[in-house]
Amino acid sequence: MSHHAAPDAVAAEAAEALRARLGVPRVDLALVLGSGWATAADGLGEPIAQCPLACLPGFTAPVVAGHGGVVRALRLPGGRVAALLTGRTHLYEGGGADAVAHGVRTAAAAGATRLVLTNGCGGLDPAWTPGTPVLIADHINLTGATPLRGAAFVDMTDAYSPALRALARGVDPGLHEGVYVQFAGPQYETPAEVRMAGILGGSLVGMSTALETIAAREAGMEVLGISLVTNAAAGLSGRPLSHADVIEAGRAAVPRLRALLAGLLEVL
Ligand code: 8IG
Repeated sequence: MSHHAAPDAVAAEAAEALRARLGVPRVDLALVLGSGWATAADGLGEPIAQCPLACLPGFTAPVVAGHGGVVRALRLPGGRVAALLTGRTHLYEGGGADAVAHGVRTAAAAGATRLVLTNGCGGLDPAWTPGTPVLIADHINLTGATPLRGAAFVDMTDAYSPALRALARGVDPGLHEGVYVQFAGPQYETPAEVRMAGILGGSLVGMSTALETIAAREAGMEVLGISLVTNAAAGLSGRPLSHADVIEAGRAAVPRLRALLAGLLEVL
């Protein structure tokens, strides 16, 4: 982040700018849409307004094609407001864990008490073919980084809310659950690293979400994490990983993801 102010102060500024630019008094629910998810959210809900994330203090323009970089406000049943963030900042962009956590902290400062974090990731379970959404039950943070500073002993028990996972299964009863292992990236894992993740108890491998969840729990938000398995993790399919396959799996999953997101907007 280019700012040298305290992260929470920059997030408060960004939240004020977000409320002003989108013309909403407050945000109730925030969703971060990762690889494969943004298209699924197109046309959902009753749009109020949107603006580029780069217009808000502390955000930088996203680097990966297919990661949008826009925040859109939707009116929910009952008059509540959801903020959809398409695109996120990754640790591998080099801005540090504060840059990664800025979107989550901004949503919290704007009033959001519930956060849906989505991502595209690799799957370790062969039953999870590309295009399968999986609820995150827990995570393992292998990045060596944290968005917290000082003696911030944030409890990570039930970091991924059991109550919100139950609501998600109410929307899509076929959802399985997995343990998300965050690597720093940007290279994908070696097959040995994937085996290690499995031995450690992981079943999903990716480059986001865990650090955001830590920041969200510090901010007191309830978190629902959903991974879209866009590829078998390295070494499991007999083929190399390709970004093109990832994009294609995301495209194929759009109908199921759209139904899932539409249902979540009604129950969250
Ligand atoms: I999409 O297989 C996507 N993102 N670390 N490994 C990691 N990140 C990913 C993967 C994957 N697929």
